[in-house]
Amino acid sequence: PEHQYLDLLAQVLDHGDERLDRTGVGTRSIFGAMLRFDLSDGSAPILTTKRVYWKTAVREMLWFLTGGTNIQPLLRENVRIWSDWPLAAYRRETGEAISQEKFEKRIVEDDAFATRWGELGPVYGKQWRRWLGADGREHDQIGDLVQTLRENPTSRRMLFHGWNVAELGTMALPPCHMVYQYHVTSDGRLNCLLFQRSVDLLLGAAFNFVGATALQLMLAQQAGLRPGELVWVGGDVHLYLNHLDQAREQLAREPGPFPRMKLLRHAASIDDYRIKDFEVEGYAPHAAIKADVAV
Ligand code: THF
Repeated sequence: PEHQYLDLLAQVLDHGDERLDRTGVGTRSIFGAMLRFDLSDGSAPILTTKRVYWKTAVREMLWFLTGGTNIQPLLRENVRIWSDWPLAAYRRETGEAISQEKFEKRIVEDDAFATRWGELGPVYGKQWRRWLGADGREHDQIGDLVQTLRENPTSRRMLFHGWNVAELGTMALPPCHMVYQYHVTSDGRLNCLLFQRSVDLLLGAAFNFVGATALQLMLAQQAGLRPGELVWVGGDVHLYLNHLDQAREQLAREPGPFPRMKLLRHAASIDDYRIKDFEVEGYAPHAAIKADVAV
């Protein structure tokens, strides 16, 4: 199963079109790709050819579900993957050459500072839980989805969307994993199709697979279904030019079997999951691979 990902990685590395991108780092990219992961036997697409910090990815997903858009709760759980964007804004606007460590410490300890500088704007959590309609009413796309999964599982409208056109301008970053559509089979399996418009194939993708899987397990449990397939579709699938050596290193490694992810408890609602409810068994990855994230 991991071979699908590795084949895509090799294709982008060998045949990707090289361009300068928004971040100034430069990428090799291909346009349009699909990966299919079968979750029905309990397995989860947590890559084995490098260590993936799956708890960080699940914590990020749980944070999205809270509707939050401030990095303070993430940092309080030592999740640092969203710090770069507020940090860059702080340095740009104050001219202060603060270290990442010091910046994160202030966000954690100083609520007023966090309110002023830890905010990402109306990103994922806001759009998923509190999409603001023209009439001033907020829409809970996740709550509505759970209800439809329970009451009308043959619906072809079971999806939620992050691309709120009117609010793109005030987001620290427009959503990358953008649309999640769900589908229920006649034998009670929940499938997900995730469309991701922009894919950092070395760093981000591994996290996005885990987040989507965790969400699929939670939604399935809430709707009394079993997990089915995760179909992942990428738009601009790219490798940053400072990730090429890491990609070669990863491709030289032999993948093992995917581990299993399960929920240890039946949560009362989609808002009631905690990190300790998730267990991963049989994860024996190769060593972590260090890479800098492009901001
Ligand atoms: N921007 C870019 N350029 N790439 C992304 O993957 C990305 N995201 C989120 C928003 N913008 C993005 C941020 N997600 C890591 C992982 C996910 C991120 C950002 C960074 C990362 O550095 N992972 C390391 C270390 C993990 C850790 O320290 O816990 C890794 O080795 O996996 C994609 O949604």
